[in-house]
Amino acid sequence: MAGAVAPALVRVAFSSAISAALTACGFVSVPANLTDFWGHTLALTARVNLAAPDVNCDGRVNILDVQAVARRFAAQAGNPLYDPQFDLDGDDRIGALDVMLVASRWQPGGGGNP
Ligand SMILES: [Ca+2]
Ligand SMILES: [Ca+2]
Repeated sequence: MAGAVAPALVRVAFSSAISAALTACGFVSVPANLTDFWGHTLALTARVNLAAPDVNCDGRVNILDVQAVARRFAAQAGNPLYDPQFDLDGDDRIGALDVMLVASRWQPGGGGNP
């Protein structure tokens, strides 16, 4: 008889929040603690991309952002064209889903978008 599998994860608690006043563009690291079913705690750091989907960090999501991601299409981690700033789903490659993610947030006609 197979044994029951206990849930591996009970809780992830972040020890600092991302502030709305944070204006940096790019990645920030947020410290956290992961606590398992048995109460064991592991410190970890979550990397959060503040720019996505505004990948060129100009405060708008428009065709320039779509082009910036599409220009790196098929680049993978380790490739000189790869940059995690444009890997919106974080799978270590720039693919169709990344292009679709930024295109879905495009705000045509807003804020002087080209
Ligand atoms: Ca932009
Ligand atoms: Ca990706």
